[in-house]
Amino acid sequence: MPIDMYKTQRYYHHKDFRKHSHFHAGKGVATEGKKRGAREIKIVRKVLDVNDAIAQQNRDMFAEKDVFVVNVMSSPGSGKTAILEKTLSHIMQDVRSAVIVGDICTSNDADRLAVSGAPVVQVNTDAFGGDCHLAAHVIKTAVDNFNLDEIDLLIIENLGNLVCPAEFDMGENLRVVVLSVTEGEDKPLKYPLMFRVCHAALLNKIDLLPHLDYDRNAAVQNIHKVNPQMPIFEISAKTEEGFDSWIEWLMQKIHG
Ligand SMILES: Nc1nc2c(ncn2[C@@H]2O[C@H](COP(=O)(O)OP(=O)(O)OP(=O)(O)O)[C@@H](O)[C@H]2O)c(=O)[nH]1
Ligand SMILES: [Mg+2]
Repeated sequence: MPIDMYKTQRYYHHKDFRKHSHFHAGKGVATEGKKRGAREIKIVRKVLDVNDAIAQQNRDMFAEKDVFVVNVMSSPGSGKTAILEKTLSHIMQDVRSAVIVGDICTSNDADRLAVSGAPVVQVNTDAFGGDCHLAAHVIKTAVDNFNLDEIDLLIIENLGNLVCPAEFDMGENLRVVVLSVTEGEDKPLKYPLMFRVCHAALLNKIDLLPHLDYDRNAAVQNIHKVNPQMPIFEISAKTEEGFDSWIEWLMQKIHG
């Protein structure tokens, strides 16, 4: 299937207020009463309000077209693309899938994911300043490349970043965070928003455990400290260990 390279003009981004600081954690940051930084918070809220409005339009469009949308997020290199390559190979026969993948540069991930046969759109954010996350307006435009009547599942692979993507709703039904065992057990505590907003965690690269001093119980406990009910699937995108449970859970979510 062809890969569509998609670039667009910047609509808005936190760089719009970077002269104040690199700050766009609007949700749950209720410090508007403070004198210092009050203007930044007002701008951030406006940016997120605009994003949320477009996300709702996306959500309505996806519901009308009966398309289930999954947003996959993680630090760079946790294995999002590797997991999606294997996931698509499991589900493509039963679920008509398409992918939007975001990176600052390159079409490497789109090239890898297109092998599955799914239509893939690569979003490169370098055209509009190297944004570190996808946002609702980007998805709204990128889906024009698909015929939504022919798609049951849209997977969004977000940019590698454990912070910013968590703040931008895109109208998805499901958010999944990938945490690989090489990143350390404490990441859910250090980056709690991501684990708070996601519906499931994939603990990836467990094939490497024999080579690491990694406490998987501590990792699970830390995730549950932030999000007590969160399902956690321990998987390896290399060996496909744990994939049966992950795929079964995903299919249940897709079919409601
Ligand atoms: N051993 C092992 N390696 C893995 C596994 N999953 C991914 N990798 C490797 O980890 C590296 C990064 O994987 P990617 O799938 O590119 O990670 P990503 O999260 O998509 O990266 P970005 O899109 O750049 O953020 C690659 O070399 C993969 O082969 C796994 O389960 N086990
Ligand atoms: Mg990737």
